[in-house]
Amino acid sequence: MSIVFIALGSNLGKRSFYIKEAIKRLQEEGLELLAKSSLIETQPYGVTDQPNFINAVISMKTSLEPQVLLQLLLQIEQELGRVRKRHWGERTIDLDLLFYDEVILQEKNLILPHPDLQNRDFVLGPLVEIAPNLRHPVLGITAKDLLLNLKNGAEKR
Ligand code: PH2
Ligand code: MG
Ligand code: MG
Repeated sequence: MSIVFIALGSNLGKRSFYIKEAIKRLQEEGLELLAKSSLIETQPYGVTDQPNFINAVISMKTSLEPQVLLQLLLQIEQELGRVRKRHWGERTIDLDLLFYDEVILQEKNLILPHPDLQNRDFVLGPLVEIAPNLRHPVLGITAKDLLLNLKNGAEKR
């Protein structure tokens, strides 16, 4: 069994419903929910001319291999009405694999840990809520310290 962390985001339609429904569907597929952060409202990052998001992070236990889990996440996104119009654009639901145990992976369609998580307060905030001492296997820094680093960097800019 492996422990995975998944970031959830929605900024179209019934945002909180999509987040909760995605978690429910993952559980129905046999993944065990270990922890769930609060749902927080966040300003769009990257592409800023789009509605605010609801974001959350969960941890789950699973026997699915990374690529199989990724396909399940994409399938649930589709079932919940996700339509890809522009990169980083608005969506009913986005399910991103942040960590899969300590696995480090560089595949065309899947990079582990998620390559941009250290720059995203809407990921690190919820992550710190459920796993402050989780250590990033590449950066060697805990979630708590990644969030502190991000905040300090932002202040200096
Ligand atoms: N996801 C993105 C791009 N920008 N901004 C916020 N606040 N929340 C997100 O989930 C998000 C984003 C690409 O996946
Ligand atoms: Mg994303
Ligand atoms: Mg995604």
